[in-house]
Formats: sequence, structure tokens, C-alpha cells
Amino acid sequence: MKTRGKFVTLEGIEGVGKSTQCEPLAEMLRARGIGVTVTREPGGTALGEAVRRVLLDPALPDMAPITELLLMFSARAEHIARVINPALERGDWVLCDRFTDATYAYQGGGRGLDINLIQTLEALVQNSLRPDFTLLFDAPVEIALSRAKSRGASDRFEREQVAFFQRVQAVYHERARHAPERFIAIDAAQSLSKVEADLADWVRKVTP
Ligand code: Z5A
Repeated sequence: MKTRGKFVTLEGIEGVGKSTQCEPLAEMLRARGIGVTVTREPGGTALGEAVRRVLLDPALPDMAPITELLLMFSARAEHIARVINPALERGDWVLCDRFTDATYAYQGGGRGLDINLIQTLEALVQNSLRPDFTLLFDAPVEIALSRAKSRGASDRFEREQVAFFQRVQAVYHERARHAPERFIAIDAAQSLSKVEADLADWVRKVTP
């Protein structure tokens, strides 16, 4: 029987460089003989990508926070059933650009929804699935937002104010403090090559 793969999530506020580092990180793992599935949330399946388009659509600015939360978990249910669990079962490591820590940070911290509600949906949708490792890309909000803004048109989340992202970041920091065995802090304010070097160090530590 194949050994179950590891579930690795990449988290942080927008613009910190998670998406940029997903493929280089996957290549580092593949170079060590590990099968890797790279995916993202919201998204990762046909249904999830359709839900993502709705969630990011700047033409829907007034979506109720509870609707946003339920859409995140609907996309996640499909993602877990069709992509994440099958990949882990065949022994792949799954690199997922955002997962449920983002829900605690954005819908809990950013939108102010009750944490108990998020915990209930997490248990319902994920059963026992939790990330083995979470790489938390961390940079001052101003740096991250200026990187994100340099890309042009903003989606529904990117239109939020600085205070929203400060609340989001505070929840990420709090969650990292409470689960130091799972979270790995990556200084995302550094140059791309330094971030990559830190990821390479981490890969050496956690792989055979
Ligand atoms: N969301 C949620 O609310 N609840 C949930 O449960 C989940 C998600 C799962 C997804 O949109 C949105 O969904 C997200 C939270 C919400 N919205 N926000 N904000 P997305 O996938 O489009 O957004 P994102 O995940 O934040 O992606 P992003 O904005 O692209 O950020 P990133 O992936 O961290 O950054 P990047 O694209 O890799 O880099 C940004 C720019 O900086 C780019 O031009 C890079 O070339 C540059 N960059 C990257 N690293 C560096 C360094 N080290 N130095 C200099 N420049 C750099």
C-alpha cells in the first residue's frame, strides 16, 4: 500500500508571493523523487473554478458574508473529494495555494463571521483532513498590497481597504502562534531568490 502523501498549504495575505512560489516549490519536491499535485482555492476543479469566478467578481460587491463562506466550503467539498484526497491517497504531496486557514483569516477576521460557524463547516466538509504543513508567507501589508496592485485590475477582495487585510493578517499570526508544529513562517518581504532559498531549506528538512 502507498504511503499517504503530505498536505501542504500556502497562506498569507494577497500579494505576498504564494502563487509565484508554488511551481518552484513543486520542482524542489519532484527533484527529491516526490510526486506533487499543485492546486488552489477557491478552485482546483471545474466546479470550484466556476465558484471562484463568482467569488472574485467585482460586479458582485455586496455578497453577504455567509454566502461567501458557504461558497468557499462548497468549492472545498468538491476539491477534497475530486482532487485532494485522491492525490494524497496515491502518495502525492499536495501543494494547495490557500485552504481553510484563509477562511478563518478572511471570512472570520476580515468579514467578522463567527469562528464557531467556520469550525462547524470545517468538521462537516473536511472530516479529519487538515494540512500537515502550512507555509505562511509573511510581509508587511503595505508591501504585499503594492505588489498585488502593480498587476492592474482588482478583484472583489483586492478592493478591500488596508484595515481589512490587517485583520486578515492578525488572524494568520494568531493561528500560527497556536499551531507552531504545523506553521512555517516564510519572510516574504525578502527578494525572490531569498524566499526560494528558505523554501529549499525547508524541503531539505522535511523530505527523506
Ligand atoms: N479567499 C477567502 O476569502 N477565503 C478562503 O477560504 C479562500 C480564499 C480559500 C483568492 O484570490 C481570494 O480568495 C483571496 C482570498 C480569498 N483574495 N485575496 N486577497 P487570488 O487567488 O487571486 O488571491 P491570492 O491568493 O491573494 O493571490 P495573489 O493576490 O496573486 O497573491 P500571491 O499569490 O501571494 O502573490 P503572487 O501572485 O505570487 O505575487 C504578487 C506579485 O508580487 C507578482 O507580481 C510577483 O511577481 C511579485 N512578487 C512575488 N514575490 C516577490 C518577492 N519576493 N519580491 C518582489 N516581488 C515579488
